[in-house]
Amino acid sequence: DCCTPIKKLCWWHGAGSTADFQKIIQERCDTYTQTIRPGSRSRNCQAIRQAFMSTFISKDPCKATKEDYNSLINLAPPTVPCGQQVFWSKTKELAHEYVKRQRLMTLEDTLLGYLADGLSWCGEPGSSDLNIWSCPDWRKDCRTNYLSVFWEVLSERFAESACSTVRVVLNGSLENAFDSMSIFGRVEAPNLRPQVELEAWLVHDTGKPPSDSCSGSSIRKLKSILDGRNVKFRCMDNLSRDQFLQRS
Ligand code: C8R
Repeated sequence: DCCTPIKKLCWWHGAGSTADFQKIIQERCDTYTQTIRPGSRSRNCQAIRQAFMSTFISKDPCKATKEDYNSLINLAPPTVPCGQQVFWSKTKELAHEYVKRQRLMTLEDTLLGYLADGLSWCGEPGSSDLNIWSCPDWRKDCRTNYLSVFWEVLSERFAESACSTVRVVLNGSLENAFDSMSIFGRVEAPNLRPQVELEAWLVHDTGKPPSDSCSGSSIRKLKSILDGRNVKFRCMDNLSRDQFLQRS
């Protein structure tokens, strides 16, 4: 039983809530709205922090629903200007390096993505505190945990808002650069709108041969998902990390 009470708290298999979660959310929100995107319409960080807390506090940490996050996401929808959107899968650090050098944006460059990046959070029924000891793990405890559902809904909204040409940075050092079980594969690719054009970049570790290419079976699978939605597709492969960052 994954819910043996220890100190009256359930013991899950994932990391507990990040220490000072509320303080970090408030501070990141202030930094984002005042320094990173001061041009964006003024947002009430206290209201955003409170809306974030009320999505999961006092609730069963395995019963998160998309609806729990609607009001929070509506306060700060994850939209970016047309043609500047970048998705990634198993290439987080590289994708962030890439967008820094261009006028492009990942989900972590939107307010909610920036607030939540790298944090962990969950509550428990009958308590107004965060569980700092443990939170449910996607594989070992439950898929409908608050962290997983957050990234799924936010990513879904991010993909739905895509327009014109968007890019995805994929890991060409993996045997399957496209993973249909990843958030990019399950949530983002299937939610792109018709007429959007997706450019995939397969980037492998510098100094090693690539392990997957645009003609491999994983990319063919991605292409078939996009064909079904009338999304145009272009694919570039055989780029080392250095070549990719220099050319871009
Ligand atoms: N996206 C998903 N997950 C994100 C994330 C994000 O922006 N930011 C963080 N920190 N995470 P992966 P993927 C966390 O397997 O599944 C969006 C979550 O805990 O390498 O294909 C983004 O727009 C999540 O479980 O990638 C991007 O395009 C892992 O990191 C895809 O979805 C996901 O790591 C990436 O999701």
